[in-house]
Amino acid sequence: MEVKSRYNVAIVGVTGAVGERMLEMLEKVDFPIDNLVPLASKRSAGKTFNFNGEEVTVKEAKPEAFEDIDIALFSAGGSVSRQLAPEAVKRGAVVIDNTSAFRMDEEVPLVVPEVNKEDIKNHKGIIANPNCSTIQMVAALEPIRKAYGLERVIVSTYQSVSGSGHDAVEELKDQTRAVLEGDPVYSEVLPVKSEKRHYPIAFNALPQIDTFEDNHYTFEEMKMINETKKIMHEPELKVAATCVRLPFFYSHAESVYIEVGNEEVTVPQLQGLIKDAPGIVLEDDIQNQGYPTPLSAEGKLDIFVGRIRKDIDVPNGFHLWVVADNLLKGAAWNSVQIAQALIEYNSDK
Ligand code: NAP
Ligand code: 3JM
Repeated sequence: MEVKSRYNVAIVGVTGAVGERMLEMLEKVDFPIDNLVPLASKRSAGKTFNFNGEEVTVKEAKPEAFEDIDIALFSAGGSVSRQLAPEAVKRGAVVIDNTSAFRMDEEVPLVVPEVNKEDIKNHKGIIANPNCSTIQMVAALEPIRKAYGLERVIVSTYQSVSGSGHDAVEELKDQTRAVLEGDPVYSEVLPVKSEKRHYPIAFNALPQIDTFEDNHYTFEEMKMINETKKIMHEPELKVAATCVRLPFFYSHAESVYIEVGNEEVTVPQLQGLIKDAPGIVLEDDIQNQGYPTPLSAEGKLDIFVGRIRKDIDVPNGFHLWVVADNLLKGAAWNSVQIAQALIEYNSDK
């Protein structure tokens, strides 16, 4: 990528839940943009919105749209990325991809800046943004891994519906209204664009996010398992995950069990590490009912950690509660942080 004072930036999926937050984050950090190119499907072409005080018009995402683009942020699903990211790279852009399309590709760095920012330097045109649930967990665990080592991670997630996009947010509103009004439609298995067939989400808990794999884990669970090992450069780390969708709108919460590489570690030591880590906020004051919740984390860029406690039976075992806004640190904010690091490294060359 050429060194410039201002860059041409494309956003693919700009009308989506993640794309909208990307615009907010670029404005927030006053990202050095020369030309912003907002892209989505043909359905949205011609829609206008305000960016940095100017009206911009959405265009259809096609290969030609990437001429002269320096940085392309993708969040329009895996098939769009698989089809168009190579076209963007061919035309000289660096792609920061929010989908699972390239994450496990050996040539593609998978980056959470608080953990492995330097991996960005090895990119060959595509840098992947991890899954939302992976990002908040690895960032919270990295200071502990660095200090004491990590032997095992077992996570159960409590994920909001916005992780499935705008349609899923509307679906939860509609179903909630329908249930409260006694509409019988509620008991059906409803088709939704993002997940082909699923049970009702209102007043429910679904132990399935994405499709089932041959090993009986879901793809979302396997993303957490494989991505964690790759980001931390710990291929032998033992990781297991259960991912659950719940009926609230924003932020994901996680109950994380870890075994550290030292039996003498104490809760205050772990609290101290979390407190000092960039981008992580310790909210662990049970005397005053202090712990994070999805509502308290909504709209924030940080990752919040509370309820740190020692396992009753396992001397090197600990439990943590980790919460972050899935659309911000889990997606748009992490991508913009990667873009910032990319231009920082680019100008150092
Ligand atoms: P969403 O609200 O459903 O938005 C989907 C976006 O993709 C819309 O802008 C849509 O444009 C666009 N799109 C759909 N088909 C397209 C096509 N053929 N060509 C160009 N654009 C197309 O979903 P979202 O929550 O923003 O998520 C989008 C994607 O980001 C997900 O599929 C996922 O891969 C990724 N994601 C990543 C994370 C993460 O943690 N890293 C989190 C959430 C999502 P229209 O408005 O024109 O339909
Ligand atoms: C979050 O391609 C698709 O249908 C998108 C599925 C999806 C993903 C994914 O696999 O890219 C929806 C929501 C993610 C993600 O970040 O892993």
